[in-house]
Amino acid sequence: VDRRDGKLAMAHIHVAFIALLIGGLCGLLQTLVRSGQFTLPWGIGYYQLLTVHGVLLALILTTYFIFGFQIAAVSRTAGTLTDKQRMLGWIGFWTMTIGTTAAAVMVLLNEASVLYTFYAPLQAHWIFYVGLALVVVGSWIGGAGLIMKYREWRKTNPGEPSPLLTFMVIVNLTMWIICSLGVAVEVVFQLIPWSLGWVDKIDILLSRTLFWYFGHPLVYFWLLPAYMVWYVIIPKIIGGKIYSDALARLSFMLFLIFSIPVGFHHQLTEPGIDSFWKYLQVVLTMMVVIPSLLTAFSMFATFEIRGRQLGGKGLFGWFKKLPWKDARFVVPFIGMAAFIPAGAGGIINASNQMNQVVHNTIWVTGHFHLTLATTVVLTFFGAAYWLIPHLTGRVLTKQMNKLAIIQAIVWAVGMSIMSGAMHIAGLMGAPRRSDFSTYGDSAQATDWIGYQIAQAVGGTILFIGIILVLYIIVHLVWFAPKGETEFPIGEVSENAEKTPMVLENWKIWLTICIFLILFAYTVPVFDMLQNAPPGSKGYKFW
Ligand code: HAS
Repeated sequence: VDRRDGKLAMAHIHVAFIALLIGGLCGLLQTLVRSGQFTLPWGIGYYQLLTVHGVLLALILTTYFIFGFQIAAVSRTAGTLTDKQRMLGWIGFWTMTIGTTAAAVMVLLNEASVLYTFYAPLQAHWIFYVGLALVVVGSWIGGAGLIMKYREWRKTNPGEPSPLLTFMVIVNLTMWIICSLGVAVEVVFQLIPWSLGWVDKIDILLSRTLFWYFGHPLVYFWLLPAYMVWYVIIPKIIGGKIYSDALARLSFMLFLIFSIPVGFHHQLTEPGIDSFWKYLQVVLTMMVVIPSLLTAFSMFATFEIRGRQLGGKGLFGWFKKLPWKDARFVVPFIGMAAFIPAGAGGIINASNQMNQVVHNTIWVTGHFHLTLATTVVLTFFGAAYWLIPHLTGRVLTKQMNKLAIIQAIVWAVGMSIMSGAMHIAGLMGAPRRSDFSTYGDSAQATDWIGYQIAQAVGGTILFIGIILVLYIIVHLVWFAPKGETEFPIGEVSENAEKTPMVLENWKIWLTICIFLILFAYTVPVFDMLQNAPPGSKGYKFW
């Protein structure tokens, strides 16, 4: 990666890891408060803390790491960014960072304790919403630079499939732009006028619907960069080949078309949405599971083929041959393994009847600590161990490699305890997002309090994991020996079929994508507008 592009990528990565430090500390305090053994000092509110934790880790750590990674990925595979493209990257970075700072100040002042989902009826200071709007706009500007690079590449290489990693980045950005339009409408037309007092009521159902139109694809915006690492980088690290370029592209395009029209699976218990539309979106949710199953198949195939090449015999002999001492492989692998139960949990959530049991319980928190905070985050850590030294001209030492594997094991142990306890307590009805004082003395709470204490134990182990990873990152950025580190890019297996160009025909995929969105949302949103609560001036406003 060109040094100038590397600097831009590193600027994003720095912010991501600062967010990890502060957000992680809030996570530790979170579990301690819920255990009932600890009270927050200096008048800090439980929801204030929960908002800092959620916003910094789910929104800031992810978005910044993903942009840093994607900039490096495009520069590495489609070529160095032009000055104009890089300039857009910097404008995007500063716009996002000004927005993040504004939103963070409001949360710290307890003026925006509205949780990371920030939909109505919780209300924040208008500066918080403007800050978030700037983060989204900044991401569009930075994304535009990468899309320009992709278009330039295609123009100079007509009729050829683009480099796989660049293609994947563009799918992810396209999905992000389409879905973030929903949250932009919510923020600009509902939340900002309401928080400024221009209107005194807004339609809450509509606010939540616009949020979840964005909120579910958001989770795939986090997941797809992890899949980029699995499909393109891991095969090279293990010395193998990409199983199939076409399968990887198909799976990404399926994410593009199926990940947006599914937001209602977060609103299954909500009145005001006809059950037919909920049913339809649950069916589409099951469709978005398919590309993950394709990914699981492809990864198993990649591992087995390579393990057998190395002499692995019998049904599972190949498994032992994988590079179990290389952190660049082991750390993301632990993330992959976690995705098997995590994905199964997602399918439970999406199943209407079972959702009635788990919705709004701490089971859901357990689900996203496995998906996001284990699968995705461990893959990002694993990627950082080669990406950062590649960008800073350093190398990961043997000791740090070992420490990175230990870190991932600590993370897996802490998360198994914490997330396991969350899943079980959730099935007993323990609520998510509630301060201990609101239920601590209820009769039911005695059943699940042991699990809340287990969560605090797991959370403490995880915090040790955060200190370890930050130690490795600081070492990699400033203290590791100088040298060259590879940005690994896998080659496609010679046995794979040629990639059909239809997989890169944007007209077809975008048409299907827009059709499915309109199909799944037009009638229910029209219903919401028709039946908006009386006096809901927010709706009338727009
Ligand atoms: Fe989810 C709630 C459904 C995936 C994140 N989810 C959430 C929330 C978050 C989140 C943050 O339908 C909470 C939002 C809030 O605050 O209210 N989720 C799903 C489904 C999937 C899914 C069907 N979620 C994710 C991912 C996330 C994420 C990914 C973050 C990155 N989720 C839901 C639903 C709710 C929900 C409901 C709302 C619940 C409620 O009522 O509030 C699917 O995409 C999952 C498919 C995945 C698989 C797994 C495939 C396995 C693979 C690994 C292979 C392993 C290998 C290694 C090769 C089918 C690819 C070999 C290993 C060896 C050991 C040999």
